[in-house]
Amino acid sequence: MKKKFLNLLKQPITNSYLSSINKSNTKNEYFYNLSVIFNTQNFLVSLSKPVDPKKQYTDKYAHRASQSFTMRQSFKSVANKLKSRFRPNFSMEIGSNDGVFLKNFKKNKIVAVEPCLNLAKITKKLGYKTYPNFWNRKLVNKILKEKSNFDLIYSANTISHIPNLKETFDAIYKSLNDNGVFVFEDPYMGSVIKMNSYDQFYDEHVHIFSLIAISNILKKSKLKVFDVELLQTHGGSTRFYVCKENAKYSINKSVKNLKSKELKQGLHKLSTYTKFASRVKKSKYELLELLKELKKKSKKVVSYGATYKSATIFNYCNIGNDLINYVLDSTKNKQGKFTPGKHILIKPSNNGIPEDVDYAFLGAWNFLKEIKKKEQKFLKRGGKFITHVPKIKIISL
Ligand code: DWN
Repeated sequence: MKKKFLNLLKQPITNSYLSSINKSNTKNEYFYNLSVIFNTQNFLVSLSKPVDPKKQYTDKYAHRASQSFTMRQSFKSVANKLKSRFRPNFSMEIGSNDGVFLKNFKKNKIVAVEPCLNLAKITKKLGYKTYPNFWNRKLVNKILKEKSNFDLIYSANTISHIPNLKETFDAIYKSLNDNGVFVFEDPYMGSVIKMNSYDQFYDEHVHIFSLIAISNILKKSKLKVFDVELLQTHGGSTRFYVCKENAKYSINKSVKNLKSKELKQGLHKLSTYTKFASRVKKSKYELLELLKELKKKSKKVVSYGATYKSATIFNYCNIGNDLINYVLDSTKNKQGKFTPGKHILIKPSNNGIPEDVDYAFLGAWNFLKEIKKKEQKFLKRGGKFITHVPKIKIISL
């Protein structure tokens, strides 16, 4: 049975950064109701009504995975780790974005799948065979006609974006060699509960995975998890190592350990999610109280990182220009545009937080360490960060 436990109200498509604010732009902005459900049978947490992927993954896709030092390092290190552990002869990446993972492989040793045409162009230009398509049964048939089966398939922050998991994993099964390995990483439900990071729910995050849920789903496609890692990236992610049921890999201790941790955390119980939903309401109330108080004191507050996640916060809490002056971001193609739904101007963050800013709300809270390092000047002159994870608090030097 599917049980609705969280209602994050009317939300825009997070990738829809507006280039100007005028009547026709705002009139055409697409909104949908964002609510989240728990499947009591397989324990999967998903959005109740996913948005049409064709509206989301367009030729104007804004996010660049290579924007942060943290992620460049993380992709380099996972690429090296996978190459030395599995010695793949032929690999594939699903959702290759701007090629930050791909670049660590020789051009004839890997192919890419990327439905956003502006991104697919980047990796094509770099010399990598790139399929500018959505990952599905039809594409797999095409790839297998042209190429061979794969020893390694990697995917970061993509599988959780696909509504139809059965088709997705059946297609993975079909494309793997008998002892091939599928490694994928996505935000982790255990971390969302622990960090109260409700902003991980937005149109693109159709599912947030736990090990217990993913194991149940993979079984239906004759696949199994044989190893799992908890990662710091994106505020807490899981990296699942998957193979065919009859492949040579034996199941690592990590799988049993994480399963029992999840049962202790209650990721299989509806009550865990309803309690989480109450904490989300409290977080909204406290954030609004704080921002209103700062406004009363005439403090200048901006937001740091025009993240997709922060679209959920601003729209759910009804935070606009009245409470946040502008948003800073280092991504060139977001700069000069306006945030989805609440239409707050995005300015470049490249020269650091301007002198007259008192507080910066952390839209990119998942990069706190990197941002703190960059913004020492801001902190030293008394500037403060605001975060909502795991609860509303102010961070100073
Ligand atoms: O899954 C997804 C994740 C991986 O990326 C997507 N569906 C979309 C996107 O979500 P996000 O926007 O929440 O991701 P990030 O990686 O948390 O975004 C960080 C943003 O902050 C980027 O726009 C870059 C910006 N930034 C900055 O301006 N200065 C980041 C750092 C570290 C900085 O120092």
